[in-house]
Amino acid sequence: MKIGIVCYPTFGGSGVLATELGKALAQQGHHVHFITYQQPVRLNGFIPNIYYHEVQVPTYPLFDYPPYETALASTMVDVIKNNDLDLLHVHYAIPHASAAYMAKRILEQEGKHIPVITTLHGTDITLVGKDKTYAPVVAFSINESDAITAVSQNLREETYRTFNIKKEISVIYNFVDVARFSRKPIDAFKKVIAPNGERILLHASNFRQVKRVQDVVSIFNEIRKEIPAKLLFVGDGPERQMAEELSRNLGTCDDTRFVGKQDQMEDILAIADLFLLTSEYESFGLAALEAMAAGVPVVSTDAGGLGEINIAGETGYLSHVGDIAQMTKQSLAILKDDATLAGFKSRAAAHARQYDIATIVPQYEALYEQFLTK
Ligand code: GMT
Repeated sequence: MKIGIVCYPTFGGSGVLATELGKALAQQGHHVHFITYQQPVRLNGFIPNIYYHEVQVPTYPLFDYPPYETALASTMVDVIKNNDLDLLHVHYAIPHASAAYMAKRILEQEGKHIPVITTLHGTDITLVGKDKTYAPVVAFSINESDAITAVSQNLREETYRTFNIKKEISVIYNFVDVARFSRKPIDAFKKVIAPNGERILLHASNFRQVKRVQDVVSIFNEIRKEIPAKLLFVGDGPERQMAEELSRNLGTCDDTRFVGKQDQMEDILAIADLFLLTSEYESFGLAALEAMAAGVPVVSTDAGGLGEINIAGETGYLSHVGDIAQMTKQSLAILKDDATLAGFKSRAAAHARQYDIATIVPQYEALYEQFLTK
């Protein structure tokens, strides 16, 4: 198949998922064309069958806001026509689904039919999408997609609750390359972070408000009162400075490292003992799944779809949003002794295997096939 993939190229979960999907499809022999405004972060190295088309948005003194969606739709038309693509798979509804609708209509007039598959990822529905500035366009373009998928049951239900969607939304869960995340810890790295064998806690995100990173700092502050521990923050974003300030005020700064955006998550996760995800909402929590695949238990909130992947008492624990005391208690229960921690680690790794790339990617291929026969 010749597949066009449209996504955000940044460190966000939807872009990561879309890029890993494209790479996996290319490995299966499909030709995959990425259409984005920048090279996706996980699209590194040369991969045969992968093509990258950059969306150029010319500026003009008249434009306070360069019309990205128009440039994207025009690039879609160009790439689909010149490479004779079979379908377009867009990740994150805004503005990808509406640009795809426009491209589809333009191509129809030229006698080319292009099926559009839209995968909903989370904030495109629950936060940004439902803002009334965008909502009518989001609902319309989702309804106009040939197929709609959501990354969790929770997101599927949220979408039906939020918009008047007349079509079936199927759930295809996010995936992880288990083999890639099953790394042995690099001892020298572990020694640098935790020289005295302290437990290593980890949080990775884009530091948006929805992640409640201040809760991570507060939980760590409480844990440190009970056991020797270190905290690693991976990623960057608007709330990072606030998290740093709170660490300084609470006096946890010396035991906390902000390591910024990182490509090699598997090496970092390999040295971690616990992943903290304190989000107000998470449609799925791909970062938590990657942690589990690396054998790292997860203490998370019970928001959104997190309960679908984090199994209480098995892979970690869940609690209500903002319940610092409960999350501290749960973390300490996991970290209390080596045997308990080892149990959680191996159950987390075993659970993640259900979401292995080899299981989930064929579900997308099967969905694509339905449109090729029409
Ligand atoms: O979490 C973010 O802010 C990034 C966002 C994105 O679209 O890149 O992540 C969403 O999609 C991920 C991949 O499907 C999910 O794992 C995240 O749970 C989801 N984030 C939210 O729902 C807040």
